[in-house]
Amino acid sequence: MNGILKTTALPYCKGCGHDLIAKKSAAALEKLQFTPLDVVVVTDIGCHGIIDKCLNTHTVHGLHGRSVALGAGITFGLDNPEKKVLVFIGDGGSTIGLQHIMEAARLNLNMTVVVHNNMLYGMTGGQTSGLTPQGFCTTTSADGNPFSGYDICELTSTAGASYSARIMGVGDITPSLAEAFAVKGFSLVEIMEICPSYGVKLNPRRKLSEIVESSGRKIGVWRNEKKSFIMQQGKKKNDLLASVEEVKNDFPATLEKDISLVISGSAGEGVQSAATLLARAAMRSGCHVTQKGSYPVTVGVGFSTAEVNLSPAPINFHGIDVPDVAVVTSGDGLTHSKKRIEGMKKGVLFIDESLDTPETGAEVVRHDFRSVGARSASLYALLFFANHTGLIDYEAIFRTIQESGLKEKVPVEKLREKLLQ
Ligand SMILES: Cc1ncc(C[n+]2csc(CCOP(=O)(O)OP(=O)(O)O)c2C)c(N)n1
Ligand code: SF4
Repeated sequence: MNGILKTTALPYCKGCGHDLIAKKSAAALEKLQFTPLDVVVVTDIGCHGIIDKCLNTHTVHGLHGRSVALGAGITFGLDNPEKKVLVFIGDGGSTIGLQHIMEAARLNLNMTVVVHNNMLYGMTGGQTSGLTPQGFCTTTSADGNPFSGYDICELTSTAGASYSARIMGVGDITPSLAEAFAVKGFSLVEIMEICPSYGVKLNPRRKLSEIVESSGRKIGVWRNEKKSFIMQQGKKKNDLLASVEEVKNDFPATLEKDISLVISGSAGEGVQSAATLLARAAMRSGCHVTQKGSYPVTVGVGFSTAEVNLSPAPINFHGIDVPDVAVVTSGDGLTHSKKRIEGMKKGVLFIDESLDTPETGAEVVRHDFRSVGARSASLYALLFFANHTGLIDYEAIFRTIQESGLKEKVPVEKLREKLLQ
């Protein structure tokens, strides 16, 4: 499917209101003619958040209650009213991150927050949240919630949101969602629903409409005539990309298909910079490239792993689960990447000959990468990979070293000699 949703088989319990919200949100976005890549959906922890893998849009999954803070950051960074930042959050997350919601409403940021208010914490077994109505039974308020919940629509409207609405999560809610999504400024839709797995069981014979009505919460829309923050006060920042030097495409294209590569070694041994040199060399050979680094917070010890995707076409997803190529230059690196290497059913593993070869379905190439010195082992291993596979011209890596100011730090002649032995 090329629409907003990848599938209509969503991962919720039967009858969960989240299913309706996801499907109708997709329909509302499509009605407003947003394409998947125009949309950033930010979710957080909770049942509502497991939607990410079903979406063709950009997705960001944050800590519980933090999706609005993340959405706010994305809104500031994007500064583009043609794109849609859509935040999904539960009533639990809204409680935990209430201040984030209030700030985004106060600044009237150009984004929409969809509050999935099933009146309890669904994913953890049905506990009371700050939005649970008085009298509603949950696993932590067996006799009914003794407190009245926050009225999130009143709160956000008072804070300054352009638009707040409370709707019932039944029937075709597409028009209500589209109305909220079309707002320029902050909009919030609180959708009242009931969780079949906990809410229905703990509140037998109670109907959703009666629960909402008796809670004193109004179904309706709250509006403020106000411009969004971006349009009113946002100052055009210098484009961060303006100072980024463009990589020239001065080597012939050699790569015909996508390659995912993981290189693992030890902190302080130049793993990340070797991966960057490979990435830049690939770019000058016409490739699209992503690079991601992982290392412990104590950056000077332990493993250092870089993930590099190389492709002749634009790359929309930079994650790597099982790589096509693994390169391991030290024991730390092997410990960190062992599971992934064991999961390789094909591809190639380049591993330093001082290390034990793990069980793997990949072709194994053992070589003495560390013979050039620990600090150059990763770079040598990537040059070796380029030479061995022919996927990237190793001369592009040497040229990149030469032009990167690393010439003094890298034993270029020694590397070339070893490579051509
Ligand atoms: C800061 C924090 N507190 C608590 C948790 C544990 N936790 C995980 S899911 C969840 C419940 C989520 O409820 P809600 O946000 O209402 O979403 P729902 O599951 O109902 O869609 C909780 C409390 C957590 N992950 N992070
Ligand atoms: S536990 Fe409740 S909120 Fe979570 S998916 Fe099931 S019905 Fe929905």
